[in-house]
Amino acid sequence: MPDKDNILVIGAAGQIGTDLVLRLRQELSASQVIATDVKDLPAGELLESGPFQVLDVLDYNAVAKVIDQNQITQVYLLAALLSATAEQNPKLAWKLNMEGLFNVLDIAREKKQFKMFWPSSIAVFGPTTPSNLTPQHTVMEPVTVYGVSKQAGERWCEYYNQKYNIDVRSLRYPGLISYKSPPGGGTTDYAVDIFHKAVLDKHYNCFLSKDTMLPMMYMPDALDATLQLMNAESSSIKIRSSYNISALSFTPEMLAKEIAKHISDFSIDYAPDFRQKIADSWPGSIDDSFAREQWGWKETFGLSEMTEDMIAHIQERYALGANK
Ligand code: AKB
Repeated sequence: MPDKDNILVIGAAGQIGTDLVLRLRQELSASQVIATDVKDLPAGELLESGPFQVLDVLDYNAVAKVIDQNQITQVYLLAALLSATAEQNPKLAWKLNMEGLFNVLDIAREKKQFKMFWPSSIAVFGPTTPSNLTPQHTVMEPVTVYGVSKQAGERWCEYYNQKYNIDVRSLRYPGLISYKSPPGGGTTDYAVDIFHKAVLDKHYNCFLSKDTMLPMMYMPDALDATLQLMNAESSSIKIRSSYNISALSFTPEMLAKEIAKHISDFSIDYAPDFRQKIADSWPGSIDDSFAREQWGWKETFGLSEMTEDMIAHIQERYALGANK
């Protein structure tokens, strides 16, 4: 085992990957963090800040080779189709989300040299789950292909941990809000898109109804949670399926009111589409006491702090000439 960590991020160009790679490169050295994605990256901070390689997670041999050649000690497997996109192409979503996970779990089993992070989601829950402060262990009957793939993935992660001693760690992310990458096909993405439209057009057409309560988290908190989990002693990680994790819950109307405190002429319309049904099947808030008790999780950003920070960063991006 090498005496320093070498990290591989698969699916680095997505919402989590874009922020995670930059944060890992700040904390370690840039050369220790290899970013990969199925497509070439556009010019920008991610490409310029450290090593990048095109890599398809469905190509077992190619993934195994990158892991070998770079003596990888940690893999973050982020490549996936999110809820809304997955509903448009269920077979592709199942293939990418499941085969990608199996490839990395099987390479971990074969090589025994790295620990891995795999993101799950609140999408593992369904309409029969208690929706207020959803417990860690509860009824799980997801109704989206994305949720089904995440629930199955959780069971496989736990299975590989119990049966083959694979050090796999996972979080059930709520909707994530960030300014570095554009929304990527999720149902909670309205809470990202709304900031761009508020800054550019002072108006947003929301695809969810005004009272749709969903659990959410600002990206800096999501990165803290992820790194805290990955850096925790293996013995303190008692849950090897995936941890409930939460920070805040709000509706589109609550978020719009908060944005209007900064952009006074901001307005919003509601025109729910197929994503409403997906959102209605998910919890409104999450009980994450196991994460808090077992490895010390605690969020920093509330709704007002998150809103203020998002608006400041998005205004700055467009002032600096970012593409609209
Ligand atoms: C989505 O909306 O699909 C994701 C998620 C909650 O996992 N952001």
